[in-house]
Amino acid sequence: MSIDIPRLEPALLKQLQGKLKLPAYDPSAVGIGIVHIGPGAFFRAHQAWYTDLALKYGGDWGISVVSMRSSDLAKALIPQQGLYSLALLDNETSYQVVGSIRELLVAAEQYEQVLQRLAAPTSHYVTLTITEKGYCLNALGELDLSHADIQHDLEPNVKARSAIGLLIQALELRFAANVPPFVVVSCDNLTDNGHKLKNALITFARQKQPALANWLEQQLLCPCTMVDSITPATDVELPKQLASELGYQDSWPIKREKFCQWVIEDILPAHRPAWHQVGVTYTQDVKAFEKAKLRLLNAPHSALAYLGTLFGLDTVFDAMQQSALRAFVTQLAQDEIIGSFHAPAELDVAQYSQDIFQRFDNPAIRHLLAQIAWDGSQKLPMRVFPVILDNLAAGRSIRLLCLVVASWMLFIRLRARQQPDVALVDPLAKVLLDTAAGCSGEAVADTALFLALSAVFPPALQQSEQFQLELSAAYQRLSPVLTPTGASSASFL
Ligand code: CS2
Repeated sequence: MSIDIPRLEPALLKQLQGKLKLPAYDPSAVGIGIVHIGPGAFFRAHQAWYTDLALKYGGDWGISVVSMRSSDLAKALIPQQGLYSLALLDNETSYQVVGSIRELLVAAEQYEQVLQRLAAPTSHYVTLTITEKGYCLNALGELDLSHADIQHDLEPNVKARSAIGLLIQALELRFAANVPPFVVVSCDNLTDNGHKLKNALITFARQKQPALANWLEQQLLCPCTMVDSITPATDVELPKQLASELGYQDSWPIKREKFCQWVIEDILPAHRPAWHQVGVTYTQDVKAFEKAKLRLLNAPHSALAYLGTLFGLDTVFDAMQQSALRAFVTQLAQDEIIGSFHAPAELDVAQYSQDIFQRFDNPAIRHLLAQIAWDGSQKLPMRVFPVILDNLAAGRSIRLLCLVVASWMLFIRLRARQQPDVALVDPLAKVLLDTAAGCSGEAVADTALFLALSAVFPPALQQSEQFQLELSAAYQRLSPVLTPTGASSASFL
């Protein structure tokens, strides 16, 4: 990129006035009140954006972002003093500068500084986007005490590797100094995310110091949340577009769809960012919103990711243009998902589902199926298995849901074949590839091999005869996709 083009930084904001939306406050004058762990694209597109808007209404709610290991983001944004651009992809793309990130730390390199930041009485909130696997839970949704990172973090005087271990060390410092705990807000796609997080923290604390665990039981607030905005990974085109359209360099801009939603359980203390002024919804019943979103957005997303990949497609948009796949996810939502949960009173679920499919149909968004296919062993237990369990209990059909699970199993076998050309991205990659290596193509035997994975399937599914039968039937039906001629046709659906 030409060096004539100025870099995004506070001194440039004046020159950019009138060209794009800028922070409505002076970012350098804002103190830090929030620590965020796991600053991926979604955090920058979502929570950092809401907080940026809320800062217009005042308060020291700047964000200190903490990466556990990677220093890439710090390297990109420190020279820009935390500023970055967000592109909103709609019929026309609009841009804005987000100023809420006020500090960037890397735990692996600045451990003490991170702990001090978390322990500071001025750090009132900790938000998390550490993905499903970051919580180190077992198939029952409880902290997995045998997890290597958790075992490591339970040793005395270590630099924590897990976010759970890090948070407990910081909470220990606050407990010792008589500073109330910060509120911890999970912003990941986990069912009942706040409760699972609080339980995981207390379970960890109990292993270390029962008094700390009791204090957390009484004082720690972990609201459940529902977060939603489709955020494809940044590609090389976006910085070029900014340079040519707006005339500045940004080392790491972010893009997302225009739609954005954040629903938070209404248990936050009064001292909070003005999130309610900028579109955040507070409700007692987050569970209903969470279920609606996980089941009607994330489950069809995973269905498209695995089936679409098996049929040789690249993006959600491409998959939606295939009539068989579009018909499949539509029917999946209508017949097996919509009736599986109690919708929030204010939500027209059929319309909600249609609107989601319309969002999938956005030609401006190149959302890679490979990105959604990551970490299937962690995602299916949150977005698909609970629907199957509810349907089994109520005697509703699970036929299409089983096709989704079978497509994941066949996707693993496909990746096993392609190794090492296309890696399988999943914390259980090794065990999944070993399972695939043991598959013969015979549906009942292969299904049994996968179902034996206790880290993935909860006991209630492992023990359900109906699930075993329907899953192997679905697997049988989809299996031709792995044959040389099968991959081009979605006719097995
Ligand atoms: C997706 C989600 O990658 C995935 O698994 O299903 O990231 C999805 O795009 C977001 O939850 C939308 O809010």
